Amino acid sequence: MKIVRSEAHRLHFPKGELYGGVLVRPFECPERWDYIMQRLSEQGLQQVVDPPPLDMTPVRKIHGEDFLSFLAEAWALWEAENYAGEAIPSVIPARRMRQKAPRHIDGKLGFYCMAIETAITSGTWEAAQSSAACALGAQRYIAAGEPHAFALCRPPGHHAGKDLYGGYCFLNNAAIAAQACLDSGAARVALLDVDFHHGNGSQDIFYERDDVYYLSLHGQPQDAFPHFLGYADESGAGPGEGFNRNYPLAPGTAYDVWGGQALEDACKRISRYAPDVLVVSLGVDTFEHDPISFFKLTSTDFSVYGERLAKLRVPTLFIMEGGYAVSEIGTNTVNVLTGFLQG
Ligand code: Q9C
Ligand code: ZN
Repeated sequence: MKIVRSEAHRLHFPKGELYGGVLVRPFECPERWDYIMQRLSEQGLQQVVDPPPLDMTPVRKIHGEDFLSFLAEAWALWEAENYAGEAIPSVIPARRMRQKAPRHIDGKLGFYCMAIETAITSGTWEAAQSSAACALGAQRYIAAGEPHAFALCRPPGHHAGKDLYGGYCFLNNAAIAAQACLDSGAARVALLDVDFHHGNGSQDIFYERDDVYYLSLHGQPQDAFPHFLGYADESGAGPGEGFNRNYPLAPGTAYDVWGGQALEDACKRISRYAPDVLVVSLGVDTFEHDPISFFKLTSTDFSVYGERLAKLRVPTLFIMEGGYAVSEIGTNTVNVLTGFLQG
């Protein structure tokens, strides 16, 4: 299995994440990448390559031009204010306020942000671009006929919408890769999101489209981030009606329900859709010991569902998303991949 990864991820490492009212060391940290790389190597997955330069064509089909300009200039605008800390919004365009991007960076941050734990720093934009480049680099192997590939993306992507960042995400790597699949000849793409969190960005991007079928298993919005999307009655709209499927699950959910019921149902729907490519938003924050999540998957369960995904017999592109039990993130992520290779 080809593994596409970039050292440039290290350029994004904020000092602070607003959590419980204090700035803590971010859960989404560079060592996550190191642990995954180490485990890949231990398990003999050693076809590691750098991504090609980022092709902005699929990126522009997923994100708005104004949003991309904002990401590119946000840090410079923030620095120009001589603020002491990292770029975090302080005001948001709440209900009944005008939805217009202002000139001032304080206003722009609030306008484009969906969750304020995510700070922007000097290297954020470059790291976000390298992460999308990894997704597109891995997609090229699928387009060239390989049966699987893994993009070790960092920062993650599935909370990033057309014109929204947050939830540790800036560019929606999985959505960009799905778009590239279509652009390179696929007619139908299934995007299966197994991260603990609902991929609000991915759902929103494809909600009115029938060429990407988004399915997500996640903590129910009543109890889990991002709280404002991911209910079971969100089934798509217009031409996309029937091409969005959510499996919101309760606190304490273990593999019997997560894998035995929800994933099984999702796999049956994917089979019926008969996609040309399966993109997997692979977050391992479903793990029983994840510090910010509430599912109860064991390390073995990750192997079991990797094997189940292989049984779909569809070219499969794995895109790294979340997972914050850092010392076990390598084992859990690589278990999915080795399970898949054995399936
Ligand atoms: N009390 C990803 O997994 N904070 N993003 C949640 C819970 C934000 C997760 C706080 C979590 C973002 C890609
Ligand atoms: Zn997550």
